[in-house]
This record gives sequence, C-alpha cells and structure tokens, in this order.
Amino acid sequence: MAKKADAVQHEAPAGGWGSVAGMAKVLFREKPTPAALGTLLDQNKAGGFMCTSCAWGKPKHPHAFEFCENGAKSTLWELTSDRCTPDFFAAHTVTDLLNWPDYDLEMQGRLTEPLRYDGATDRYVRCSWDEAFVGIGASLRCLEPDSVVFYASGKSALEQSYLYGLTARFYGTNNLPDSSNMCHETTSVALKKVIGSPVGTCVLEDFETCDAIFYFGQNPGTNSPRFLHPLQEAVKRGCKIVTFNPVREQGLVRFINPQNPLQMLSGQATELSHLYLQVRPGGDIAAIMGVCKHIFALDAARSLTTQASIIDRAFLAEHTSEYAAFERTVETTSWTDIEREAGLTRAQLEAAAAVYAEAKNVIAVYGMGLTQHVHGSQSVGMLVNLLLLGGHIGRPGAGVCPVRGHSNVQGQRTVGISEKPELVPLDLLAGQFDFEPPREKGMGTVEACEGLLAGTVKGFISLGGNFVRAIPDHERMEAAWARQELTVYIATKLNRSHLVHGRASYLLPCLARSEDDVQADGSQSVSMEDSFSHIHGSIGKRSPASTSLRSEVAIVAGIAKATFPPHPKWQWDAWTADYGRIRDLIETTYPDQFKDYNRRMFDAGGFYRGNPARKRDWKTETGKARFTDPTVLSAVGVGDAPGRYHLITMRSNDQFNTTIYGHSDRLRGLEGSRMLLLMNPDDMIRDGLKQGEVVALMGDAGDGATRAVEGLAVTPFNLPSGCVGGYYPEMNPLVPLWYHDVESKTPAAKGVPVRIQKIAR
Ligand SMILES: Nc1nc2c(c(=O)[nH]1)N[C@H]1C(S)=C(S)[C@@H](COP(=O)(O)OP(=O)(O)OC[C@H]3O[C@@H](n4cnc5c(=O)[nH]c(N)nc54)[C@H](O)[C@@H]3O)O[C@H]1N2
Ligand SMILES: Nc1nc2c(c(=O)[nH]1)N[C@H]1C(S)=C(S)[C@@H](COP(=O)(O)OP(=O)(O)OC[C@H]3O[C@@H](n4cnc5c(=O)[nH]c(N)nc54)[C@H](O)[C@@H]3O)O[C@H]1N2
Ligand SMILES: [Mo]
Repeated sequence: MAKKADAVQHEAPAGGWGSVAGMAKVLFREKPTPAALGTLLDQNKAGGFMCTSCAWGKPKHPHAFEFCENGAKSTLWELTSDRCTPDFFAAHTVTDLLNWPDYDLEMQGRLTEPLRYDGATDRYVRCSWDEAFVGIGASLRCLEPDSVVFYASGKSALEQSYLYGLTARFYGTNNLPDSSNMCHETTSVALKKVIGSPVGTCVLEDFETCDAIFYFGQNPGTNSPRFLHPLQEAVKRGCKIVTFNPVREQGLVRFINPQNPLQMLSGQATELSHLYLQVRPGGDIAAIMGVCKHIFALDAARSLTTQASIIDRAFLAEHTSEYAAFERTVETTSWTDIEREAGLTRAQLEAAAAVYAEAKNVIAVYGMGLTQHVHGSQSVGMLVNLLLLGGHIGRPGAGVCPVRGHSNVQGQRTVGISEKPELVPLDLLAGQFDFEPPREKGMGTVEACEGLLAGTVKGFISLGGNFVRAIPDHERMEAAWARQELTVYIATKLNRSHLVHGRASYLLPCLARSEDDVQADGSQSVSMEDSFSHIHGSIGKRSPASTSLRSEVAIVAGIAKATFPPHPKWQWDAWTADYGRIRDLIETTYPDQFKDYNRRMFDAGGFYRGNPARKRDWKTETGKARFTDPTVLSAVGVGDAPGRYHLITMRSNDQFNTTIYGHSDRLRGLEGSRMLLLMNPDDMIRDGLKQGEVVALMGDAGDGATRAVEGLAVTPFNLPSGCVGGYYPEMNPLVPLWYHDVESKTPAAKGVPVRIQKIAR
C-alpha cells in the first residue's frame, strides 16, 4: 500500500558522511594509485588541473580540498587502473558488445590504443595513428562537407575546441553541434534575445552580497556540489532561498559541509531553502507570473506609504523596452489560471513575492528544469522579467545565473564551436587563416539527428561525448546512425555510440585532463571557461593511462593534416608543439575577451572575459533589456489529458550524464536500480498500482509513433500529481525528436508526455 506523499522521501542532508562514503565506494572500485589520489588535492587550484565534472566557478582562494564528492568521482573515473585494450576487443564482437549495459562498457577502463572497425570480423582492431589519420582523411575527402557533422561534448578545453572549429570550417561546413544544444542552448538563445548576452551575468562574488536567491530547476547537491558552500554561507548571513522544483532535492533542503569537522561531528545541517515550492513540470512561467502579480499588488500598496517601491521605475525607463505588454499580461492573467498551471497556491506565490519585495539584491539561478522544455525560452524570458522589475541585473549581488553543465561547455561556444555562423567572426577568420569560410547555417543537434534520419548526414566526428545515447528518440536514431559512411570517436572510455558505428569507424583514445601532455616543446597546459565566464589554466601531471595516447589537440591536428593539402598559415605541427601558439590565435580572433591570454591564464580565480550585460550595456535588438510577454502559461508542449503524465528525466547522484558510476541515488534515498518509475502515491492509488509493480512507459505525444521503455518498477516518491520521474539516459527512447524548445531546439527532456501501461498477468 502506498504511503502519503511526504512520507515517501528520504530527508537526510546533502554532503555529510554520505558524501564521504560515496567517494570511498569509487576509490574502492577504481583502485587509483596513491599518486592518483594526490592529484585530487591539486584539483581546481591555480597551477593544478581544473575539475573534469561541472562548470561551477573556482574561487580565488580555494579550500584545501576544492573538490566535491562528484568532482572526485569524475577525476577518479579518469584515473582508474582498469584498461580497455585491443585484447578486450579481440575477445568480443561489436554485435556482442551492443547487448552490454552502458555501465559495463565504461567500466572496462581507459582506452589504450587507436582502433579501427573491421567489418570482416565485426571487431575493433588495433591500427596505427598514421593508418587512422590517413583513412579518416581519405574518407573525408570523398564526402561532401555538408554531409559531415563535427560534434563536440563540452568537456574538451578551449585550445582543442578552437582547432576543432577551425578544422570543420577549413573542411567547408558549419555543422558544429555541441552538447550545449541539448542543455543550455535555451540560455544562449533566450538570454541573448533579452539581455544581449548568451551567458549569465553573475560572478562568484555576487553570492556574497545577495539577499534572495530564486532557484529554478537545478540540482546542486548532485550536479554542482561546490555550489552548496556559497549557498550555505549566503543562508548563514540571512539570504533567503526560494526554490521552485517538482522534486524535493536534498541538496536544496539541507546541507552538511563535509569539509567542516564541527558540522560533520554534530550532524547539524544548514536548512537551505526558506520556501520550497513543488511546481508542476513546466509550471514555472505561471509561477513567476504569480510572483510578479503579487509584486505589483505589494508595490501599489507601498506607493500609498513612504516605503521605497519594489519596482525600480528609473531602471525600467532607462534600461528596458516592451514593459507595457508584459505588465498588461500580468494584470489580466487570473489567479485561477496561475494556480492551475503552476500547481501552487496563491498563498505560496505571495510568500515568494514577499521575499523578493524585502530583498535589495536578487539572484535568479536555473538549470535543466527551465531549459529542457518546449517553451523553455519563454521560461527563461519570464525569469529575466522578474529580475528586471527590481533592476536586479547589472549590479553587484544580483543577476541571472544559469548553472552550466560540462566543465568547458560555455567556453566551446566562446571560441567558435557553433552551428550559427552569425556568432562566429568569420570575416576575421578568413583573413587570419587565408581561406573562404562557409557562410550557411550548419546543423545543431536536432538538425543533425534529422539529417541522420533523412540519410543526408554521412559522416560524424565526435570530440568526446556519447551522442547516440544522449539524444532523443534513441532507438530510431541508433538505426539511422549505423547507416553512415564514416564515424570517428575521440574518447577516453568505451561507450555505446562507439558500437553503433558507421561503415568505416575509428576509435581514437585521448589523454585525460589530469594527465601530463608532453609535446615537442614540452609539457602543455590547456584552459577552460566556467559558468561565470572566467578562464582557468589547467595542467595535468599524472602519467598517461597508456603510452599510445595522444592529446585531443594532436588528434584534431592529425586528422586535419591528413585531410587538407599543406597551407602556409595552417601550422598544425607548430600548434601541437606549443599550445601557447593556439592561445595566441584565439587572442587574435577574440582580442577583447582574451587579451594577454597566455600571461593571465593562471591568475588565481581565473581571468574574466567580461559581459556587457553586467555593465548594463544591452546588445539586443532594441538596445535595452527586453521584457517578454509569454504566450503560454505552461512550458510543456503537449498539455494534460486523462491518463497522461509528464515525465521528468533525471540524473542520479551516481552518474555523469551517460556515464553511470553506480546504482546509488543517495540523496533521493533510491538504491540498487535505475529502472524505476517515480510516482506520486495518490496517483498510484488512483491508477491501482502497487509499489514494486513492473510497468511499461509509453510515449503519448500524439504523433502516431510507438515509443516505449519496459521493465520499470513503480516507486512511490514525493512528486506533484500528474508527473512521473525516471532516469536519463534510460528514458531517452520516450523523448520525441520534434519535442524541443521552440526557439533554441533544446530537446524537452523534462516534460515528456507519457502513459503508464500495466503488464497483463
Ligand atoms: N554529478 C553530476 N554532475 C553533473 C552532471 C551529471 O550528470 N552528474 N551533468 C552535468 C551537465 S552536462 C549538466 S547540463 C548539469 C545538469 O544539472 P541540472 O541543471 O541540475 O540538471 P538535471 O539534474 O537534469 O535537472 C535539474 C532539476 O530540474 C528539476 N526540474 C525538472 N522539471 C522541472 C520544471 O519543469 N521546473 C523546475 N523548476 N524544475 C524542474 C529536476 O527535479 C532537477 O532537480 O550538471 C552537470 N553536472
Ligand atoms: N533525457 C535526457 N537526455 C539528455 C539530458 C537530460 O537531462 N535528459 N541531458 C542532456 C545534456 S544536459 C547533455 S550535456 C548531454 C550529454 O551528452 P554528451 O556530452 O555527448 O555525453 P557524456 O555522457 O557527457 O559523454 C561521455 C563520454 O565522453 C567521453 N569522454 C569523457 N571524458 C573525455 C575527455 O576528456 N575527452 C574526450 N575526447 N572524451 C571524453 C567518454 O568516452 C564518455 O563515455 O545529454 C543530454 N541528454
Ligand atoms: Mo549538459
């Protein structure tokens, strides 16, 4: 029998001894050497290497242990002593490996030798680097540039990313999708439109002086644990956090700092969220509308007194456009509609508005809970509306803070990995490298998937990542993927994408960020950009997992050299010998943002590449910060219907995207399996479902296609009624490819229409 909703969720604090135990498990499994453990102490410090996990900022004055449970897991995952050698591939055909779970594939350890797919034996076999480069170059020369996609996953550093973008453009295409297309593309498009900058306006120090944080759809306990420290500090000095999330994420409820012995011994957790509002999936537009509506009411009441107004009218007049339409919509939208779409009461939203009204400085934080919706861009626009009302952008202690995912995903976009030619200084590149760059728009992730289905994409190069596993409509896409002429994977570990290969396929093992990268001119360093637009240098010191590994820079240069005829300005060997030369090229292409790049890259806290919106310089169409008038109250693309649920695809605390470390979602109290269907207990009773009952989830997008995931155990969980939860990437067959944010095409993985199918007994 199912229990009441609030009784079904584990309420232990984030951090604390649990995070230490989480790390110990990884240590046991990966068996790193003592020297590898020492590497952790170097993490996120100037002169050390930058964490391979998330993009959270690195403070000027780092803690002795400037890493978290999940950062440590990610580093140890790279430094494992397991090796996936050619012998492993000799023992298993690719067809056989296709039946292996993702977890088992990656747990084979680091790839050690370059491999080529051999159709006759259905195996990956060892090949030399030269053989690989010559083969790839020959295939690329036979393909039309527009039929080849150059995908990048957001981990690769700025130097290799810049070279990779150049390589695609020298080849003749802007087909440069990035993992960002599945992630914060909504941010890049929506923020650019409304504040003229595609990235957040906050810097780390803003969290020292903010009075309120409005926190939407981001899970710091799992995805950016180092963020818990500034949040805890902020709360201790009186800042109030108002959280909007369908799931009560423990990281946002309470936190024990594992680096604070007193807290650890006393078990005294800090309560983080002042208000925790379990909004319906996609209900954020309505929720913010309600908050704004009450701010209007409070402000009107204040205007009759001597109290300062909440709405900053001077700021609105000087700095914003299109306020009137927004104001009218807030006034005419009824509380009934707001409450229904948000799934929250008027009283709850009024309480949130009261926090805003009392705060001098407000920060809005968000993640995938806003971006991965069909109307995600409108949610982001609405959040910016909320900030603009009180003039909370462009001054210290306030601003908009999208929390980025991969450790250099923001930076890749900065240095030219973009399918959108208008975002890249093509004229400058043309002169700098003496070539005619392609001018047509390239393919983003969704277009690349459409091209694969249509058969127009014939070659795919992956700088990291696990594309086939990460994209929507997983099963349909795998079938299309395998029809390609050429697939090339630059990777550290084996994953499913490598097995769904094209006719010719190469698996090229690269150095990891924590490893010593020795080139002709000596050991090289690389750099990345964090969520706050700060650039940090990173030096790997560990000895490489295999002597045959090459750096990503060397691999990209190797492919390019084998593909293009010699060109006096394309200095592949010199660039590979000394990455400082690549940084000089970046500085030439982006002189304002990367001034004195080589000199500043190891500055403590990173160097800031600047953001005009932070200085209230609005690079928008109207020259002002733009209010937007939402056309919908719910961000989901397919509304309610009897029997329909909206599925949130979630990350567990024991995974990094498609890399599954284990089966413990400690912070949610879920252990042992990822094939779970999390459900509101009242919905379970209504549907006659029992805890542990195994069901199938069926797509319910109304497009006639059959989409299904079977074998899910019903699990009562504290979720709003009408919404269910399941893990990414297992749930990806249920996300239709066309179900994406209207403006940015980010797949809408958080409000997927599904139906539960009972298994007949
Ligand atoms: N350990 C670890 N760290 C990671 C990653 C990882 O997989 N593991 N992935 C990295 C990457 S690439 C990224 S992009 C980030 C992702 O980090 P996040 O942005 O935190 O992404 P998710 O965990 O997918 O979902 C975020 C939250 O949105 C909530 N949510 C779902 N739907 C809605 C909604 O409609 N409204 C609101 N308000 N909330 C909603 C979910 O309950 C969840 O708490 O983390 C990065 N860091
Ligand atoms: N349903 C659903 N789908 C989603 C999401 C969701 O929330 N729900 N989230 C989306 C998001 S936010 C993202 S960012 C994407 C993630 O999509 P990707 O970035 O494509 O996937 P990852 O799982 O991060 O890639 C893992 C692989 O990267 C390789 N790798 C690791 N380190 C390195 C390195 O240093 N160099 C190289 N060359 N390779 C390396 C390893 O081989 C590893 O197997 O998934 C998206 N898909
Ligand atoms: Mo991401």
